[in-house]
Amino acid sequence: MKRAIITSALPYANGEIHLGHVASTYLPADITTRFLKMAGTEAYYICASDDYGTPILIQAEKEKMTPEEYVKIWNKRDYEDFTAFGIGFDFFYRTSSPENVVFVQDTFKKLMENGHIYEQEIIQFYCKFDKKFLPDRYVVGRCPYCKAEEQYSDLCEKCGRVPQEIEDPKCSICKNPPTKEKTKHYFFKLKNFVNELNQWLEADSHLQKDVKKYVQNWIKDGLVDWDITRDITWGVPIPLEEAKGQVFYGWFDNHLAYISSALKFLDSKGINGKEFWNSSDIYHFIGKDIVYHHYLFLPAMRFGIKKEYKLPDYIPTRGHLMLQSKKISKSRNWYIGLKDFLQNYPADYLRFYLTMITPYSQDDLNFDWDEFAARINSELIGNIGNFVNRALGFTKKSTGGIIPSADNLDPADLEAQGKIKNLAGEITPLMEENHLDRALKKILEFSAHFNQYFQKKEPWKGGPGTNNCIFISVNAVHSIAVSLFPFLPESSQKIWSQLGLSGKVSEQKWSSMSDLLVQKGHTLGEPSPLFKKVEAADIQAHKSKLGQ
Ligand code: B3M
Ligand code: ZN
Repeated sequence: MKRAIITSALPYANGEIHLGHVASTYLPADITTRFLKMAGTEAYYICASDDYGTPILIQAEKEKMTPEEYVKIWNKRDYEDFTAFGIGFDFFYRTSSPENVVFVQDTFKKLMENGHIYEQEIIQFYCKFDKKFLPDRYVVGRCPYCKAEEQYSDLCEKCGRVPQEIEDPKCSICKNPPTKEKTKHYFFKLKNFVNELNQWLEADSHLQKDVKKYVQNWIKDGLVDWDITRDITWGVPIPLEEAKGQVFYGWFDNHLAYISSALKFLDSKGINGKEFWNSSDIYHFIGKDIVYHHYLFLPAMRFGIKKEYKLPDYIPTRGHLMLQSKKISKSRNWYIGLKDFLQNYPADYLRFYLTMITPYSQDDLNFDWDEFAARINSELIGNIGNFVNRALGFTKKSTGGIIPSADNLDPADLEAQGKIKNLAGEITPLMEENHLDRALKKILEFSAHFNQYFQKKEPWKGGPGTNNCIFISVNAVHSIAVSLFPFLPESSQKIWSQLGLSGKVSEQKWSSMSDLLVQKGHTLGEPSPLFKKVEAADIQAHKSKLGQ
């Protein structure tokens, strides 16, 4: 049996999940996992909250909580929101788990033994009032490039650059100017891995070509060794006597939680985790803003421990979601929370729309309320919902829901039957190659064909081809239920029940979408409309809420 481990970028445990997070990462990973499972792969979707880092520590301090208490709240809330959206993690853990702490420390020791770590004294901002070093977001000041005020020392949000040294620095806690103090830091020798990284990128693989190209350019421009130390209290402690009070930088430990969480989960199932990992296809789904970390740091660290855990086979990378054509920003309140959205519309509406607009590329996407309404109403409801309801509703009315036999197929029947038989062959390669949007569009084409077929056959007139039309149409509904499952799990299961079939769609074989499995004599369940139209007045209200 084929094996796979699927991960998606770990959400920081410091704020609610919004539409921007799910479009590029969690939804495509979930669809892929559901597909792989149906297609007979032993696949597990593993994720975790990303608990460490200065922003989280600062936020916890502001809210007068310990960081442990603070991340616990978000870990739970994130998991609930994802679940409501139909994201079916097999395991959702946390980077602050005891297993990850040990795993990170062990990895560090191995890297050290293998000669990939060195120490260096550096100068850091220090606050003598708060008595602490001030890395990253602990210092605010003026960006040396664009002169924007109130920017963090590790990133200017105005111009997007990383300041070499921020001007007019202030401690972000007490607003006093910091001093500079010496501290000893550990560095990871990223430069040691130029050859291995280049070979890995040059090899024929499933990695996206355009992403590989610009990572190769970064390597050409020269890699810099990586400071993996932070002088703060919240993080994985550096396991050395002389590094007391120092922790690892969050990007050193977070991606290791892909592995440590998978091991924990597999272990609980009595599976040898390392063996499973190394014989699986490994997928890390990410957004394009963290390409650097996933195409350089992550593989270099796995090379650094001699590939004890294999490198990813796929790093599906997608673009950013914009909202009404403007960049999403939580601080400027320009975003839609996932939980909020799901209070207004079913998860499947959002899964449908986001999949339709999200290609397998780094192009940016745009959430547009009017387009959302138009696509749900005309494509999901007008096409798929309409066909399913028409075919099942008509059968119920005309035969009491009992499937008649088919014989003497005419050319239109034969063509329609051929569409069913070809469906799996058309969609499967697209799913395997990560073109989830194109696969969903194929299902829409399939459904559109059957809407026309049904219309042309005019079964309501009771002519000689009526039984054939019913038999083939109901089987097409079955194909839709199976093929739609990874995308719209809830609706697909509803169709399944309306077909009067037992068990769950998730338990069906992926290829069964191309079998005419609903046989004569079978009795349908109760057909009823699958979807409710999106109302223009509501859309206007959502836009007004954004100030539009
Ligand atoms: N926590 C979130 C981000 O930068 C970050 C991802 C970690 S993946 C190992 O999108
Ligand atoms: Zn201070």
